[in-house]
Amino acid sequence: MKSFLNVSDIGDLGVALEEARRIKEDRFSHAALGRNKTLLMVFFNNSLRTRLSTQKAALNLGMNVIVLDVNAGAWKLETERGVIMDGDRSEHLLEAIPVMGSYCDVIGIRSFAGLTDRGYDYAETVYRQFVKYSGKPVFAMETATVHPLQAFADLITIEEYKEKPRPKVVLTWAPHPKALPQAVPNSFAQWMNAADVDFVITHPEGYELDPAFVGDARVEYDQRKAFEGADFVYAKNWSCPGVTRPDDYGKVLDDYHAMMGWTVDAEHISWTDNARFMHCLPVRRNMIVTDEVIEGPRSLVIPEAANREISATVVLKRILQAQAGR
Ligand code: AN0
Ligand code: CP
Repeated sequence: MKSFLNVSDIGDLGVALEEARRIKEDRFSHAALGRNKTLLMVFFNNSLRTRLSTQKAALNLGMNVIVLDVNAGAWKLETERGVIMDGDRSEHLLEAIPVMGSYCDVIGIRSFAGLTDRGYDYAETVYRQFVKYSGKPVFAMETATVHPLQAFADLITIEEYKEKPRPKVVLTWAPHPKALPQAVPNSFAQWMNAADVDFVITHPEGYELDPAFVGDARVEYDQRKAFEGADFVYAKNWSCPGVTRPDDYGKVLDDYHAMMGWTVDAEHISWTDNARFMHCLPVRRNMIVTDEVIEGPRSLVIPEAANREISATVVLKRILQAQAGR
């Protein structure tokens, strides 16, 4: 594996889930694989889980780790080619990337969508430049349009907690005061479509996700109908993806006060089949989900976050094995 962006990069999901199960039983089972190999994690945006879980995964595999917070101490980076660099950006990504690549064996990138230029974001411009110019395998730690380490951890969690062979999984939009990327719902949809689950997406009109990620999933605008019989409710806010409303790409469409009926509370859960609650975190309580539901016995947010270490260990293991020609 030289790049990890989409579900197709991991191959057969059954095999990947079995590998995850074995890693969880003994997370140090490949502790010699990463000896004298260095992971560089590059953050253009904040992180708690990704930062810690990916670093822990690398340590599980015996790797060394370097972390670069681009906005805390590095030179400000220009990302677009052809500009006259007379502003506050001292260095271009086109030099910075091969330099970074020269100090490490594997690179993880966190680079959120700018949410202003849909074409730039959906082309995965920053990530693809790392793939092209670093000379090293690259994986997404949430890029402009995807967050595959999260979706893989979510799938592992569903596999662990499902009580029927083919559970109903509902991805629901929920209100938030600020514009957020579509990466988490995009990847969740892509991975759920590839998994053996009954998958439904619900959101207010205008928040239609990109068809490349929605695939054959059922979209139900009535949140109550979508929740009926659900075994897992996965809540997330996202800004306008610009599919049905191109001019509103990256915007919050309505004042959140008017959208609080979408907040997942105990009544919402009463419409389901005693559903488990999921969210990738960080979550704004009593916007996305009430205290009662997130603290309740059916909430999976903590085991879900813990599984980020497992998904990252599997992905780094695959990258190292490919590098070693195994
Ligand atoms: C980010 C997002 O919604 O994409 C990261 C989630 C893992 N969330 C925030 O910026 C609050
Ligand atoms: N879920 C997730 O990726 O969290 P962080 O943004 O804290 O890394």
